[in-house]
Amino acid sequence: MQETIIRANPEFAKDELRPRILHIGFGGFARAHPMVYLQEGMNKAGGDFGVVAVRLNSGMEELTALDEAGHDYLIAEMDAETVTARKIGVVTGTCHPKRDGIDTLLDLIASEAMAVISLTITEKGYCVRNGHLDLENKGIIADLATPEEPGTAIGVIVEGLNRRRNAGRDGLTVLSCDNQPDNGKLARAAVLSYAHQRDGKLADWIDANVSFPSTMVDRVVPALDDYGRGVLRSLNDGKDDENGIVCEPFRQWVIEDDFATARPPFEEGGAMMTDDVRPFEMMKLRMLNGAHTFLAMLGSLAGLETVSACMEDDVFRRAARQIMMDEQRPTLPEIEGVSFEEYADALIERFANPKLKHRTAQIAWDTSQKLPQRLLHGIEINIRNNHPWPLLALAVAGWIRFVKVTSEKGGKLTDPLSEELLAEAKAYDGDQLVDRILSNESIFEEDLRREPAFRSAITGAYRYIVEKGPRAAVEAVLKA
Ligand code: CS2
Repeated sequence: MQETIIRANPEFAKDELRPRILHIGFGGFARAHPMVYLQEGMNKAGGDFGVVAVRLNSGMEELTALDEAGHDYLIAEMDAETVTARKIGVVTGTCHPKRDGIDTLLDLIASEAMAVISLTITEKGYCVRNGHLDLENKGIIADLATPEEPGTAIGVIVEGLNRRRNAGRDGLTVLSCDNQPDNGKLARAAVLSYAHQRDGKLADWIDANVSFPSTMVDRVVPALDDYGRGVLRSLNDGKDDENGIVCEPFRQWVIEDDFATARPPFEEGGAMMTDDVRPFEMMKLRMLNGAHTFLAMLGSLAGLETVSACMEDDVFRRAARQIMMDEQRPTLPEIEGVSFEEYADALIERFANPKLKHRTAQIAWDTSQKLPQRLLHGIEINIRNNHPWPLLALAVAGWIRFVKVTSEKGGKLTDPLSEELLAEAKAYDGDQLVDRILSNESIFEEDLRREPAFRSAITGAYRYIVEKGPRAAVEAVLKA
């Protein structure tokens, strides 16, 4: 490697940490984002916030490997010039209900020192539909039938809190770190309505004793591939690290300052505490994630495998900036001290990072769950303001095309709605297919479904992609 290598290590005594944070969904993003803030914060300000790393479904082997490695792992923060190899030492234990039994997990939530349950469970992990707990969700139905043996994150949190209340303990903080607007409110709505289904008194206790701050999280952390594994091995004396991860140097975390009990030193680790996360969330979800989803759809249809490859193509690079500044920016409120021009420039530079193999196919996962916050909210505002949105239309139409092409190839989507979407794509074509998909009530809110300007723009964009091909369709709407 030609780059400058910087080493960064924990600077606190690990044996003084206690299990005070339970992190559900300990995948790549968790390892490279909240854990880094915690480590940097404890390096500066001390604290005894040890983390129990939890997975509920896949990932048991990684947790066992983490145990075997003394709970430390390596992350490599990379750009063209520099690699920062950070050894992360905040984890003190792991738990997987299938390996350790569900009671172990629930009792951890009820344990006295526990202060925060943090979450990276992806959009679908909240089991909500149009902002409300989805009572038809299979996991929720199963959990409500046997609430003491929950399988979903929501069921686990509520039963853990139930035990906490029965043990006469204080409340705690549930900290959502997923890419959704008002993620704290969403987590709260899911937890409270599930608790209500069980027992009104339990719901009241949670309401009074548990806080759900919203957060905006940002760091590009691609799924680990062979290239990344090789990088980590070279930084780790030739040894594999099952929990190692490669990511970009940039990181940002804006947290609503609403902690029910002790607050870990995230602020000292670089997080911004605020009363109102919403403007930051909307900016990030629409400009960064919206552009990502656009590139994931049109870029993969055009045969571009990574975000950095898209940035090497002038058409896609200009389109990414145009969707950010011309179509999403006008839908966003001002933020004091933030220049949207500079934000967009920085995003394009981050997207171009040649060391990140961030696959368009990975960003395409779960797109049905991502459309509202990334594309549809901006579209609604543009329609209301009579402001043009040709690239947002291509992004939504590109997704429908992506579903169609996947069905034609006999493939599967990584998406909770895969079956129903592929069935539509198999049975219908062209305008009819667009019409069917845009009628899906769990993705599109009623106002949008009934909006003629929406339907005609997406139908037109879909035809355009089919007739011209994805790249030419994008090029045709670029400004000079
Ligand atoms: C991406 C995000 O996979 C995706 O959907 O858009 O994971 C993105 O990389 C992060 O939100 C960046 O903070």
